Amino acid sequence: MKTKVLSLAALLMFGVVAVFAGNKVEKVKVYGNCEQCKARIEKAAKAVDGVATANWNKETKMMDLAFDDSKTDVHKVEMAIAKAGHDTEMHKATDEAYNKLPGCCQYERAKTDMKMDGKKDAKMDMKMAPMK
Ligand SMILES: [Cu+2]
Repeated sequence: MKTKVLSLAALLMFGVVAVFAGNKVEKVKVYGNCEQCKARIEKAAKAVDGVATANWNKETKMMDLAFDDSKTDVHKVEMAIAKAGHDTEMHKATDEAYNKLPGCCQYERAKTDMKMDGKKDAKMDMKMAPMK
């Protein structure tokens, strides 16, 4: 009887270790508006190999992410989300991906891009940066 209890305890502990082994939990900011965004963001994140859970909160714009860090990392997940049209802190969606979002999902973006003749201003940004 005692051995049974012990082996059960060992089994439980093993299970707990297996769940947490190689797993990392992160909070990442993802820009979006609504439930539809939530579904899109989470789907994009979960499609990345190694992601266990992705849960985005539309009020806080924060996503709880759990993943196997031997398989993937936050950058890969953020890139996948950006590809779906949603900006993250480190990876921005392209205008093209953003413009494909339904109108209700076109979240307010930080106005980083002043447009000149419809061209992106990566070069201009560099020129405007103060010289040190
Ligand atoms: Cu939306």
